[in-house]
Amino acid sequence: MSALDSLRTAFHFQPESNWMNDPNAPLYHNGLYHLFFQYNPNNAFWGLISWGHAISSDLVHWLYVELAMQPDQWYDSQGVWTGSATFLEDGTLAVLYTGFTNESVQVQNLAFPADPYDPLLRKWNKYVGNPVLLPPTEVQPTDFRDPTTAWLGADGLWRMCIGSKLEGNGIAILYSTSDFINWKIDNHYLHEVEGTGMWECLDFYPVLKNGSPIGISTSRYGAHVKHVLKASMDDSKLDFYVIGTYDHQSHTFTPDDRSVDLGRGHRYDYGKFYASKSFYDDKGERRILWGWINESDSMQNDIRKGWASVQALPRQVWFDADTESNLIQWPVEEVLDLRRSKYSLENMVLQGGTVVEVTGSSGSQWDIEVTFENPISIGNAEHNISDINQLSFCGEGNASGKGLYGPFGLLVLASEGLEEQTAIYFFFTKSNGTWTTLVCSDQSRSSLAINVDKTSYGSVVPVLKKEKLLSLRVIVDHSIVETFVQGGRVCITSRVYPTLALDNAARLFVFNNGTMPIALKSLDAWKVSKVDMHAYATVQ
Ligand code: DQQ
Repeated sequence: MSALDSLRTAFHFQPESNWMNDPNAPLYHNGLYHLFFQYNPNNAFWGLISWGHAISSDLVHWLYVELAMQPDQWYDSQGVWTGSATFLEDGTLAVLYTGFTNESVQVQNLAFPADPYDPLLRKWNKYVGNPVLLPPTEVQPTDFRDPTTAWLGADGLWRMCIGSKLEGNGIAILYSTSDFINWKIDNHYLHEVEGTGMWECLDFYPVLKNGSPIGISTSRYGAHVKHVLKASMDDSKLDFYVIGTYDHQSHTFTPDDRSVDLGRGHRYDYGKFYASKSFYDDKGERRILWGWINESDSMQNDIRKGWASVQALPRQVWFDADTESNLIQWPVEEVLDLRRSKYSLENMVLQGGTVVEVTGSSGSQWDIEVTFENPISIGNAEHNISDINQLSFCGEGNASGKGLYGPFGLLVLASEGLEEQTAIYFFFTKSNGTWTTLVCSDQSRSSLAINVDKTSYGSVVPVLKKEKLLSLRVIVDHSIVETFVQGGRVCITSRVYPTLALDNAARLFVFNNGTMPIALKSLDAWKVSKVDMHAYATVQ
């Protein structure tokens, strides 16, 4: 077994081999979750894309079924691209997706399950009248893609939007229909933000204003909801969202705070996370978000491995009524069933310059929850709740830097001698008497390999005055590290490629490089079991 084999994830969704990108049309139907995905069945790099398909009863254990759609028609002969699912009022499941035509035009197509009574939804029929939408004349034919799930208005019309760009501005083109076949462009865009470039993979959905984690279907509206608009920014390959109000009479969307408009403020994840898509799970009464996590390694290594990219763990998503400004994301509860033996630390004071190994922590599959006393709430300084996206502080190598409070946190996928380590840590900065809490994921020492992107990521963490603890949940799976900060208020996902800290040679440490002591309240680290993912045919 080569070191590259050890990088394959054990419990994140990925196909058996080859290239995957965007999650498509995730849905729950007749007792099963379905995940479709952009898939190149022939190579470990992006190319002629089909729709891969997998099914699960719990969002964690997956069976691969045959390709749902392949590029076999003039209107999708260069790729069956991203799309979304909508359940119509009579229960019909309709999928709208982008086809890249034989003449390199992006058009929208419809597809339906060939047998709606097949619980596995294995065969799909493309609608005979495809394409149902051509690009409007004002946009480029290659800037018109990724229809959203549709929502039903009080006027009985279905609406959905498609991402595009006009004169450098990102736009969400709004359409309506009564029959899902004949679509009419609206006289206004759902949203537009200057200078943000092409918007891909739009998502638009309601969340409950009261901060309840209960999710609601895409067609719900009213005074008790806020709406989230997400765009994947083609230029930066980052997923941004904005929260606002959707007026269901005029079908307009108004952001709550234009200073954090789409592309300028909140991101789902401050690391690697793109082309995400949510769906309403009526079994669990929750909204679930899938996101594509690309590799940071070279294409040559992807080809050597024979696979490229994974999906982030599915996350439940809801409105953060405490900050009233952002979303909360948290791994679906089914992930807890994968937890095995537990290793703990509690009530420890980490003096400045301390690195402590969690005894027995060898392995590269972990679900770790750690809390620290918030040093600033003890020192009663003001807390600044802001939203800065890019933080120069989290740049290369700063986990080894020194501040008054921090860096302090975890070293994961660390080799015994710490030659390799990925540091996830808090750090406090003070400006004009106000403290700001930062969280960083420092990949600069994650691997001795060269030709690997080791960019570090970070974000400001909104911490409320009443919050006496700072928390991290860090999920480690061979070559992916997913971090959920302060209960999911901020997320950071990174890909890492250790050469020494592989499998049982990987260790877990807590550390404090700051000057002031930091109180660790608790640490619980569970080993996570491997999930076998099989082709459906092999287990019949
Ligand atoms: N991926 C798809 C497009 C989408 C892009 C093609 C985003 O539909 O815009 O594979 O990653």
